[in-house]
Amino acid sequence: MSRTALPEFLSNAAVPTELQSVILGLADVSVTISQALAKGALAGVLGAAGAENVQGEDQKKLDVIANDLIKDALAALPAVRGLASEEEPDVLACHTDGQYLVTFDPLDGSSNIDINSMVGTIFSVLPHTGSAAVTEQDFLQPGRQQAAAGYILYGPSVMLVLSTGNGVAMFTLDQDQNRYLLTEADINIPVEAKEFSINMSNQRHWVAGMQHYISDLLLGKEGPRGKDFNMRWVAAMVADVHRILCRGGLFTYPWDSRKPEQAGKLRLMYEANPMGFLVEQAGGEVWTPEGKILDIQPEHIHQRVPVILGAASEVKICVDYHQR
Ligand code: AFP
Repeated sequence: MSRTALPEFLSNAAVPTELQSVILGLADVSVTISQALAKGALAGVLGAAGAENVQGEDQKKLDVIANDLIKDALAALPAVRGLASEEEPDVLACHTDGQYLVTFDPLDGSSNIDINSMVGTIFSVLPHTGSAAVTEQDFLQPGRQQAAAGYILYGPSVMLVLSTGNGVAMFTLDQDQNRYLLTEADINIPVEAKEFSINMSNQRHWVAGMQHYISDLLLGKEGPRGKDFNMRWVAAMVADVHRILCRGGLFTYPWDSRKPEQAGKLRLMYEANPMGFLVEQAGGEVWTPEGKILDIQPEHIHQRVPVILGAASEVKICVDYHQR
């Protein structure tokens, strides 16, 4: 069976050449990252790097390796004006006439690395509309302005999931030829949910709205929702969102009282916005308890946000519980 390769897909979709170069650059470097992940202990890449990132989180060796690989690959592309990464304290300026800014989480779910479970790379591409010298301010655009967003899921197969604002497509890495081939187009999240995804161990720390919502899901057929729900939690947002794009459901990482000063755990500019772009493009909804995530005006590059995303009707129900 002949399948469409990623470069051909991008040309057929009339994606601007410069944006194509950014997406293809990310696709190429993800092959190298997937090879490092596959070698694992044999290449001595597992375990802690012995340093903390700007968020105060312990870095894994592979966090650092993936960050350096993506940074070098993107900085070499003339279309890239600037970069921002979860692993970098500040934004980095690249080419002075580049058209795009890229934010990325080089290895999402990195606590899964040492247990040989799923991890991913998340990216968001924004148009550069600011001054000649790139500053953090240039990146602070609402998620709705993204030119493209996506992720690479390093699982049993390696998949690249992408939107350039015209639906969501999934590509699988052909590891014999190191190229991504289209395996699913026009992804649609079912409107009704049968599964939810939340770290239940934090239940006692959530606000009342989230406590009531989840309690009612757990009551199943006997409760007010009148049906049973299944639960899944991979602890890598990429893998949990991938499941939602494939078979529906709701994913949430809410605000909780363990760190009341933090709006949530997930980062707006390289987790919630790119995933939000994909989910909306697949017909789903992406909210905080107060409003749509893609409409948030960011205040800083490492900003955090509570996230409720997935099946449109279920996200609305969850938000309603908060607003009652
Ligand atoms: P790490 O990259 O530090 O493992 O964090 C992953 C993540 O940001 C997101 O991908 C998960 O959904 C979430 O955190 C898992 O958080 P818990 O460990 O609190 O369940």
